[in-house]
Amino acid sequence: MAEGSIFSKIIKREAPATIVYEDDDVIAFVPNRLQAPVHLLIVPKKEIPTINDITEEDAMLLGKLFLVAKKLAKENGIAETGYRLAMNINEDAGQSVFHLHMHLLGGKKLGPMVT
Ligand code: IU
Repeated sequence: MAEGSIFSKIIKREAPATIVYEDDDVIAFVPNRLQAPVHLLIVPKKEIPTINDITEEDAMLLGKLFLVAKKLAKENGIAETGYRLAMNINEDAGQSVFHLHMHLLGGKKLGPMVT
């Protein structure tokens, strides 16, 4: 289901996005709709639809997402003030793009997690 998602197009430079980080396995970019003053999406290049689809062999890749998140939080000056890392999984969580991604949100006092 992640095949041909908008994120795969961004990875292949077939769709525009402001890319703030990239390596062989991970890309990070500014989403088209900001939900906080600092809002970035950290995305594995591998096409995994949701956390329900990960396997043991993805363990290192998932760890890399957190390392990139940490680096970007620091670069954006929110490491100490605070930030949130979030993943929406399937319909009840409001997942809209079925290519695994981690939201990095910060730059203001964030509201409660649930709602
Ligand atoms: P969600 O967790 O699946 O709801 O998050 C999808 C994210 O993808 C959200 O931040 C959107 O703003 C973002 N996005 C995007 O950056 N470009 C697009 O063309 C589409 C969604 I569709």
